[in-house]
Amino acid sequence: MIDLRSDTVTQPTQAMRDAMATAEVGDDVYREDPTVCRLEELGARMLGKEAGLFVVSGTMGNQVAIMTHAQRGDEIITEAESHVFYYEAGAMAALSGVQARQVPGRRGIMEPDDVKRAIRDTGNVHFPRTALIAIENTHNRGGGAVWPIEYVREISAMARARGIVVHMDGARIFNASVASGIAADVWASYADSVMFCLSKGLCAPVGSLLVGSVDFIEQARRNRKRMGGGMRQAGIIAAAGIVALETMIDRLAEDHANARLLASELAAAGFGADTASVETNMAMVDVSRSGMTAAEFKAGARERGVLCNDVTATNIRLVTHHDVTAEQCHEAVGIMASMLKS
Ligand code: TLP
Repeated sequence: MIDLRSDTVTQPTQAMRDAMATAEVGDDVYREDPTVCRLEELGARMLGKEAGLFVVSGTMGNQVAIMTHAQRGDEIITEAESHVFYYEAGAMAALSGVQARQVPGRRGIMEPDDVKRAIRDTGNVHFPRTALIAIENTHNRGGGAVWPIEYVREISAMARARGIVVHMDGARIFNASVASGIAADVWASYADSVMFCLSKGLCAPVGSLLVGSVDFIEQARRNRKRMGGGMRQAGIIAAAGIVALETMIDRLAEDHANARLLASELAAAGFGADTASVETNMAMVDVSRSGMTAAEFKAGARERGVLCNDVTATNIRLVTHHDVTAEQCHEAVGIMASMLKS
């Protein structure tokens, strides 16, 4: 099987397995796990923040952030297809009692003027309080799009002027950083908190980090506990996260090159794919020419040895990662092209 469903499917590397086997551990709820502490310090330093918190998943990191920044009844401005709104099982409503103000974006990128219009007037008693603006970088349903840094800067300045917090869902912040040449701590400087994943393109088996100020992380630690996310000898998995941050970032460029390769070869084969829109490790491909819906195409591709996800009625998502080579990408294109002809 050539697995292009997600970068979440990546296996831990041998270096990670070795680090896990020998990790020094303790009870992290007592803050006694030296490996977790090391990972949290490393992650915070790399993002230019004071403190970090190791969480089970990206979803937990985003939702702990929302719970910590917002009060019940508050409103969160978020792009209409953002992960926090679209893919987290209604968690912001269910767990934090907040509502999403959805701003439609282009490939997940919100126009600063649209965000400005969505901010509530604090003087009007009918309105909820706008507590937070969420920015997803890179944007998943936007096809791995990287935000223009000027937009992030503008939204951040607008938010700060009004006492609104900015949270960055940076599940793939290092993909954004490698693609743009803008360091992760520069992206992070425009946000009050950032969540980023160790378990996607960086290949760690489990875990994400939430970073921000010391005060924020102290409160977030309590909310993580509230959600059942207080782990014990978590250094076993944190050890892999350290290897991920220390050794797996630069190679993301290979994944980006493979995603471009997929898009250009699929376009040449007659699919609706656009190389110019491939900025990182994802290619969104319109499979209408096959005469199948995206769900049918996905099922047919699986039978032929290629795994992908359908993201709309017409589009599939292909995600490149450490465990697929350029040769396998060529092979996958051949298999998918054969589905156009048959
Ligand atoms: N994304 C997954 C699925 O949940 C869709 C994927 O396969 O891409 N933020 C962003 C931008 C994400 O893409 C994801 C995962 C998360 C948060 C959540 O991370 P996890 O899966 O660790 O909860």
